[in-house]
Order: sequence, then C-alpha cells, then structure tokens
Amino acid sequence: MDKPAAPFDVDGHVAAIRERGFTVIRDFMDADTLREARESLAPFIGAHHGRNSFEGYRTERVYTLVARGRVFEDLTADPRILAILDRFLQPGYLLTASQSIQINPGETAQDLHTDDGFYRQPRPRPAISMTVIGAIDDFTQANGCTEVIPGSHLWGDFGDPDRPNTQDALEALLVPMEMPAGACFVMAGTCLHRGGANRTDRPRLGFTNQYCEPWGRTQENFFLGIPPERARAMSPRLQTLLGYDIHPPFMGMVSSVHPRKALEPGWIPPVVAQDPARG
Ligand SMILES: O=C(O)CCC(=O)C(=O)O
Repeated sequence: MDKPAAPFDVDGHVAAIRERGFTVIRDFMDADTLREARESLAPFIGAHHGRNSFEGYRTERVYTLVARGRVFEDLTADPRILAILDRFLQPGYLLTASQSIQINPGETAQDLHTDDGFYRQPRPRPAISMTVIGAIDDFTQANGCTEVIPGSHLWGDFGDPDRPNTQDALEALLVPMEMPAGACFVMAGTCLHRGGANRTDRPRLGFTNQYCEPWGRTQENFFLGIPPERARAMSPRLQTLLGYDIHPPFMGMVSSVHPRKALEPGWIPPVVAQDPARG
C-alpha cells in the first residue's frame, strides 16, 4: 500500500523563512504540471530578450506569466504557497510580478539584489513582498541556479554589521539553490540573491511569482496587462491577487465601487456612463 502523503508543514516552512530567509518545497510541481508549464510557455519563449544586465542579456523572460496558461493560474494561487504567504503578508496581498526566466548558456551572474528593495523603507524590517522561484528544469550550480545569502533578510540597510559589505565578502556567503525540476523555494523579499551564471550548453528554465502587501504598488500593472475578459474567467482568489478587491476600507475602489464590479459583463466606467456629453 502507498504511504499516505505527509501533510504540508506550513509551520516548518514559515519557521525556515523566519530563520534563514527562504524555504524549499521539493515536490511543488508533479510531472504533469511541469509538462503543461513547458508546453504553455513554448510559444512565448524567444519574444523578449533581456535589455540590461539585470534582466540578463542572455536571458529570456515571459512577463505576465499568470495569464499565459491555466497551469500558471493554478501555480500562482497554489494553496501551499498561499498558506505560507498568509503568515507574512496582510490579507488581500497582491501578485506583484509573474514571469518565466530562461537563463541561456553564457549568461553571467546577475547583480545581488533583494526583491522588495524598491520599497524604500529603512531596514531591518519585515518583508514587503515575498518571492517564489520554481524550477522547470533542474537548477544546478553549473546552469545558473539562484544563489541566496541565508540570513540576509535580517540585515539592515548597510548589510551585516559584523562583516565587511564588499562584493567579495557578500559573494563568499552565497549558497546555490540547487533543486530538481518541480521544486520551488519561497523567499522573503528582503533576502539578498541573484540569478547565477549559466556555464552549461543548455538553457535553465524557471519562473518567479512575487506577492506584495495589499497597500504596495505592484511591479507589473496587471489591470493593463491582462484583458478584463481574461481576468473575469479567473478564480475569485486569483482576481483578488490581481487587485480586483479592496484593501479595507477602500484602497483599490473604482469610482467609489468595488473593483470586481468592473469585471461584470457590460460594465461601463462611470466617467463614461455618467458623462453628460455621452447622450
Ligand atoms: O532566475 C533566477 O534564478 C533569479 C532571478 C532574479 O532574482 C530576478 O530576476 O529578480
């Protein structure tokens, strides 16, 4: 008889993030999910090449991933991920970024960065966003797996007060997030990391979804990036993640009404509906 699957250990994952800044979910995606993810992405890869050293000149990204296939809707609102995020972010948190990242052969390592660094609030502080990075291919040190500095989520604005804050000193602390295809890790937005260099002759495909506090500005503007008729067909949970909800009492309202109304068929924005010139 098959051993029953172990229940998902939310507390364990939350404790690991609090302590080290990240946690790994090894069996996040099964073989069917991985196949679907690859098939859904295939038509889009190649359309966008990195334009700077942050995006990576030899890296291909597919933005607005959440709307590129049903599998990405499910991965974005995966109950295991949301159970972890519920413990770090206020109710009504938002999807702030959603993209696949294919690091191609010859790509160099990214600059070290944090994912919530553009919220210019003094550190140390709680994370304003949380990041998920999923491995669609195996992530290895050779093919450019993400590299993370454990514990850096607790640092202040100028790094660890007990260590020199030089590039060499920081690089010496990097840990490669080697993981098999199907695994993902969840990381505090305050944790220093970078995409690694790909020294193999094959691409490394992964994806990232990032989620921010419900009062934060999102990196991607999903209201403009996802046509309303597509958003209308998504689950209510996903609609909330995309901003079709309010942060009480009324952040996110649309001309005084709940933003989900704007998804109803035939909805006409009040600036148009109430325009005396409309006749
Ligand atoms: O692809 C990766 O492993 C990490 C990429 C990353 O950190 C980013 O682009 O912000």
